Amino acid sequence: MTTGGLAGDALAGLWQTPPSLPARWFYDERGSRLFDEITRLPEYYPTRREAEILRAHAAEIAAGSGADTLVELGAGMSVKTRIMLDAFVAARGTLRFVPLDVSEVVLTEAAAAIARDYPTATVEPVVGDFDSPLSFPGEPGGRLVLFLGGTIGNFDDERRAAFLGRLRAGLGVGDHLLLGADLVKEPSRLLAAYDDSARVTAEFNRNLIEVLRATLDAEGLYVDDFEHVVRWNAEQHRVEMWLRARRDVTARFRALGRDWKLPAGDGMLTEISVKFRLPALGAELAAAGFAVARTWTDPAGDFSVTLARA
Ligand code: AVJ
Repeated sequence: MTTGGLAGDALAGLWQTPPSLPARWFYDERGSRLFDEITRLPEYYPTRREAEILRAHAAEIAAGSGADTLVELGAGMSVKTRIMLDAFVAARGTLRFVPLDVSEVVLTEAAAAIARDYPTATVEPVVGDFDSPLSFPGEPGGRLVLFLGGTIGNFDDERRAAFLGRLRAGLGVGDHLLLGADLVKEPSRLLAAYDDSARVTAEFNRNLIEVLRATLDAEGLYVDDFEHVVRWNAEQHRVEMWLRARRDVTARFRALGRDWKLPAGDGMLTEISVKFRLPALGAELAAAGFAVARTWTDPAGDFSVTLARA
């Protein structure tokens, strides 16, 4: 994580009403470990559902995309990455794998692990973030970009349109996108997935306070002063995670030279996780210049994976 980035996001977000921060700051070392735990929680269905879909259709995706270059937005260390890599190796014996991530350390580790386990693959890591122009190695028409896990749900409507447009601009005609997106369902199941009984998601959320405190040298900022709150925003069909002040918080961010106040009972918006309906998602992809080739869901209809052509 770069301090400069968090400082800028904190200045832009914490003094707004309501205060908010982009979700990427959850993922320091402890946050990444907690997220890994989240993916195995009984209530958190997206990871398992998506893996199920990919296992069932990876061969078809490898064939349908005709790609020889697999780009993954995110480090590419997950089980799901390996399901896709296995399918590509089975289909064509070899491939180019391009993990794209903000963290050079994470990328180097991921690249080494993939190179070790897939000796016929050429690994070309790219350092980058989703907010900047995107460009990829490989030949136009031969690339398949994986954007999995439902991370597209972290973007609000405006940022999602901008991101999809940027992605399309970085691709050539005939390249493909494989997009994992969580679907609208009963609020009770959505809320449980973000408010698990083991309180792992609560710790994941509250860890953001520790990230802020440590990175921006904050005085008077204590994890225990914040409570994990989850709400289903029906109008915007998204789960929201908040941190609510249990008492009046007055903190001094030494790294910013600024004081910050949050009155007892007020909240800070720490994450949105938009849930989709397939027709609307197809329309968004079309508006960005992608044509949906196929969409799969798991048998329960919880999660979706869409293959779209640039
Ligand atoms: C990694 C953004 C897909 O929104 O479900 C999980 C993050 N936050 N539990 C999601 C998350 C709380 C996750 N994404």
